[in-house]
Amino acid sequence: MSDDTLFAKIIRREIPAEIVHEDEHVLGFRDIDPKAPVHVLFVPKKAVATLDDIQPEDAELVGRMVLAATAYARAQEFARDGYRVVMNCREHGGQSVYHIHLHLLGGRQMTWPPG
Ligand code: IU
Repeated sequence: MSDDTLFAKIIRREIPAEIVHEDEHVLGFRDIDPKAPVHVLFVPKKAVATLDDIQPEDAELVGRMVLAATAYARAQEFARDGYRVVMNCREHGGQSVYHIHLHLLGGRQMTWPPG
């Protein structure tokens, strides 16, 4: 599958990003328009457009995204009192980049319900 999303270009280093995590399967980089003092996006290197496109064989990959985010958070002071992870799905979910990503938000009190 060809993947010309912004995040694919970041993964291929075609456009710059402030990368905070990289392993064989997952890249983590700072959101360009942060919604909290800490806002990092964790994306699979494999192109998967939306949560609805995740297949059973992607289960380990999705787990790796969560583990990358939580390991990053636990290592940092900002997450001492907690943090939030969010994945948006398609139009009503507020998804704007069609390459799945997990938002890690922290450094302030979050509110509920989200907008
Ligand atoms: P969403 O869940 O698809 O709405 O999240 C996409 C995120 O990608 C959003 O928080 C944007 O601020 C972020 N982003 C980015 O980090 N760099 C960019 O060049 C663009 C969007 I365009």
